[in-house]
Amino acid sequence: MYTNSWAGRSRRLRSSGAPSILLAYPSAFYAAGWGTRLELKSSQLLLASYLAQYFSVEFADFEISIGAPNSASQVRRFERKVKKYLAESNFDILALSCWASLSYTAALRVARICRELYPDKLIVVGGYHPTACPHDFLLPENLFDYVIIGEGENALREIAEGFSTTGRPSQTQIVKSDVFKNEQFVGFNWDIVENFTNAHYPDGLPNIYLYLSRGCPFGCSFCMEPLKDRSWRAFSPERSVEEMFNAAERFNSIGVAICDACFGKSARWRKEFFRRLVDADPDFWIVVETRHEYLDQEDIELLSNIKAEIQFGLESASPEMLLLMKKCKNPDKYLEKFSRVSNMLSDNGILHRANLIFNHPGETQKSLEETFRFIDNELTKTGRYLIWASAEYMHFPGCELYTNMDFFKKRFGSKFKGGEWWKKEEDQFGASIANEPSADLAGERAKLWNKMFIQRDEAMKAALAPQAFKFAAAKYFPDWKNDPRFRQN
Ligand code: B12
Ligand code: SF4
Repeated sequence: MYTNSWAGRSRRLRSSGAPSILLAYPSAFYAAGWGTRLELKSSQLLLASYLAQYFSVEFADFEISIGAPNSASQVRRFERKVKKYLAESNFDILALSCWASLSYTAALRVARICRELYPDKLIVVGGYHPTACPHDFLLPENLFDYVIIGEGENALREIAEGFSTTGRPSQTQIVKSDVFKNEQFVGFNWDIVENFTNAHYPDGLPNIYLYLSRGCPFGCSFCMEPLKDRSWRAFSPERSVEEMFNAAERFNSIGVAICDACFGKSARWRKEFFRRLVDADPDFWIVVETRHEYLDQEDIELLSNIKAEIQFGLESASPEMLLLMKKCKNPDKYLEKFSRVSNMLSDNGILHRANLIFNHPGETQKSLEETFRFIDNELTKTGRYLIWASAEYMHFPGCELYTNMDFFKKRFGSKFKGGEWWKKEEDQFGASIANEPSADLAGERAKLWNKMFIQRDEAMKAALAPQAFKFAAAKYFPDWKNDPRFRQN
C-alpha cells in the first residue's frame, strides 16, 4: 500500500515537469581492507526523503547492486554494468553521494560514464569527501556541474528547481549548502527503498542505522564532523521513538543503531527520549554511540530497562594524547568520569564498549603505556560489562589534523606515507594506515600498540560477566567462541 502511494506521487511529480533525480552511491574501489559491511545507506535515504517532497527521486547503491571492485578487470566489469543501468534509467539529474573518501575514484568513473551517455544531464556530487576536498572535483573536462559542501538538502533542492531554466552551468560550481534547519526535518521515507530492499535484503534488515539528530559541538582532531554545521538539531523525542519502531517493524530488525554524530547532547531531550523508549518496550536491541560525559545515574537506570549497547569514543587514556586529539580539556576529569560511568553501567548489567584509536600522530611508547595502565586498572575489576575495541588511526582528509600535518611532523617526527591515497587505484585501506605516529614508534615499532592490546586478551575476557563475555564473543571477537566459557549456560 505504502509503495503504491509513493509510486503514484512520484509519477505525478514527474509529469508535473519537475526534474527527476537519481541519487546514487557510486561504490568504493580497492577498499576491501575496510571490511565494511554492506549497510543500507540511511543518510542517503534521509536526503532522498527530503527531496522526494518536491521531485521524483530514485535511490541507487552501486556498491550493493553491482559490487565493490578490487582489480582493474573488476573495475571494467563494474563500469559495463553501471553503463547498462544508466542507459536504462530515466532521470534528469545524477546526484552522486561521495560519502567517505573511499568513494572518490568510483564517483569519477560513474560520472564519466554518465557524461558519455548524456552530455546534457546535470551531474552533482556531495557528501563528506566533497566537503573535505571540493577541489578534487574540479576537472579539466568540467565533469561535475555542482560540488556541494555540507548537508545537501537545500543546495540540491535549489539546483533542481533552477535546472529547467538554467540548464548546465558552463563551469563546475562549488556550492556551500545552507544549514538544514530543525523545522525542515522529515522522517525516513522507506517507500523510496522498497524495491531496492526487496531485491537486496529479501529477509529484512537485521540491523538498521538511523539518524535522530545532527550536528556536534566538539572539535576532535581526527574527525571532519566540525566542517558541517555544528548546531545540534533533532527530531522530537516522540518522533524519534516512532522512527525507530517504524523501521524495526518494517524490516523485522533485531537491532536499531543510532548513528548520530553527537547523540543526546541535550539532557532534557535525552531523558525524555529514554523515558519514551522504555514506555514503548522495544523487543529489538538499541545501539547508541555517545559521549560518556553525558550519562548520569538517571539515564543509566532508564537504560537498564531495555536491551542496549552503549558505545563511547574514549579514543585514548593518555592525558597527552587526549589533549592532542582535542577530545577534552581536562583529561583527568574525563578519564575519572569514564570509570565512574562504566562502573554504573556494569552495576546495572548494561553492555558498553570503549573505542580506542591507537597511533594517532604524536603517539609514543610512553602514551601507549599510559593508556594500557588505565585499561589494566579497569581489568582488575570482575563481572564487568565493558568491552574494549581498538582501531588504528586512519588518515582521512577534512579533519583538523589533516590540515595540521606539519605540526606533527616537526614536533613528533610523524610520517604520513599514504599521500592522497583516495586517488590511488590500489589498496586504499593499507595506504590510509601507512603512517608512523612519531620517531619513537617508527618502522616495526608502529605495531607496538597491537602487541600490547593482544597481550591483554585473557585479562579482557576474565573481567567480563558471563553474559557480557558471550555477547562480545558473538559480536566482536570470533576467536573467543573457542573458549569453553562461550558454551557454558
Ligand atoms: C554513522 C557513521 C558511520 C556508519 C554509517 C551507517 C549508515 N548506514 O549510514 C558506519 C559505522 C557504517 C560508518 C562506517 C565508516 N565510516 Co563513518 N561516520 C559516521 C558518522 C558518525 C555520522 C554520519 C552522519 O552524521 N550522518 C548524518 C547524515 C544525515 O548526514 P551525512 O551522512 O553527512 O549526509 C549528508 C551530507 O554528507 C550530504 N550528502 C551526502 N551524500 C550526498 C549526495 C549529494 C548529491 C549531495 C548534494 C549531498 C550529499 O547531505 C547529507 C544530508 O544532509 C560520521 C561523522 C563522525 N562524527 O564520525 C563518520 C564518518 C562519515 N565516517 C568516516 C569513516 C572514515 C568511516 C569508515 C571508513 C570507518 C571504518 N574504518 O570502517 C567506514 C566507511 C563506510 C563506507 N562504506 O563508506 C569518516 C569519513 C571521512 C572522510 N573524509 O571520508 C567520518 C566523517 C568520520 C571522520 N573520521 O571524520 N560510519
Ligand atoms: S569524534 Fe564525535 S565528538 Fe568528536 S567531533 Fe567527531 S562527532 Fe564530535
